[in-house]
Amino acid sequence: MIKIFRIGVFAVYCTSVAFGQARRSNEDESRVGQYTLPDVLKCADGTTVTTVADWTGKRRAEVMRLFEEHVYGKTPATPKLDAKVLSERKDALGGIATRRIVRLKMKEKPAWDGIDVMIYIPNGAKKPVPAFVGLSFGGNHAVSPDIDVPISDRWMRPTQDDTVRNSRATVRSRGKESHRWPLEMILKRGYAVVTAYYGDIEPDHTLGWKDGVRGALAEKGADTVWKDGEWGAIGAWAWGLSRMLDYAETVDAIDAKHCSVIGHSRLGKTSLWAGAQDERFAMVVSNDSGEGGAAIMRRDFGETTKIITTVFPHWFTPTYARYSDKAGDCPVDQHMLISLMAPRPVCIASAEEDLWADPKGEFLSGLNAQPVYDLFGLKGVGVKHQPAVNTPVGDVVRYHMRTGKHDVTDFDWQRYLDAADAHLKK
Ligand code: GTR
Repeated sequence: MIKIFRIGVFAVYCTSVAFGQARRSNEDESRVGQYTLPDVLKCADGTTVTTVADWTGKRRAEVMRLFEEHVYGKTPATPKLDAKVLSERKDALGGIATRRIVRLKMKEKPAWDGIDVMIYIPNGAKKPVPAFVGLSFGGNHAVSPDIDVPISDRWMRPTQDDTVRNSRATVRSRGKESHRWPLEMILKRGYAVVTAYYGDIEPDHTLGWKDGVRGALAEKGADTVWKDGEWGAIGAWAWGLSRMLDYAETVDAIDAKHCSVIGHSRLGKTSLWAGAQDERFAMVVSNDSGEGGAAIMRRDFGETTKIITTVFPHWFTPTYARYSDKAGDCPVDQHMLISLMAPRPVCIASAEEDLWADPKGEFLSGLNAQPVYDLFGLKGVGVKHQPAVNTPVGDVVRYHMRTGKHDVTDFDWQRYLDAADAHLKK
């Protein structure tokens, strides 16, 4: 009996040590260590980019390939999606907007349930309006305060509260995410919103691909082993954002040439990868995206490559896990991802208490994208050091760190709306 008890205690101890090590992270700036960032302008053949033509005609494609190969995987070409309008309401949000819900599906792959896209367009606009295109964690019914938005019946991540039961959303999840989507504020500033639940594209767990678009398209079926260079879940979610933009292009009331892609946290990593791949996105917004997003991977601060690839291996291409504990060997770092947005505007946001996402590392990727913005003669963040809290900086590349925790707040949205006013409504 005593022996069994001892074995039990030992097992719990081992598990907690292993878990503790996997989560080990540094939050002390003095212990970050030395690192050298790869030179974004240096081509594979050893030459250095000095002109816009060299960048757009040569180096940009090389950097894209490196991110495909080493971090996110390559997005395959896919059949066009069909759109079916499920509902439309002209007096949504108390009358200020028209709301449409559309299901995007692939005729060739009926097993995949498709993406239910929810669109809000301000009523009374005199001309087409730019939209913010972004995914949610909890579904359209969690984003919207409108109580006639259907509750998602797809797989949901377990929560500590009663908003999810048996991996399905409960009625308690209505409006749960609406503080992150201040629809009224966005619409009143003259922008549309195009959103969908990220789990429609692929459920967020290691076997989620089986019920998502990656599984629907995989040739080998359920026993598929994802190979180096093949896309992960972030790639799939980013693909979904582009398909949402495809649909936005068909909506007369939306100015699809001036749409922004936006995302928070893992969905911020996703919006960056979507913005890099799809240059139709006229502005790119990363809210607290952290490791694998805007944060410099070579900085040993907060979440590390080892932690993220251990806890969320399905997000990336398998190759990325090779850089656990040796991020310095990776041929890219995240300033190169930000560089892929040039000459388009990009907003990078951090939160003061969100040390896990490495606010300084997020700032440094914006700062170190400057050589590429310089080629275009554009001002980036415009400062050399991370600005104080609640002091937004930058023009084409914008950065702010607000007070508070890992989240999306009205303060963040005001910054994004200001950036869109400055660059997309000219
Ligand atoms: C964390 C993860 C982060 C971030 C976050 C989120 O657990 O370590 O990289 O993506 O989740 O998406 O909420």
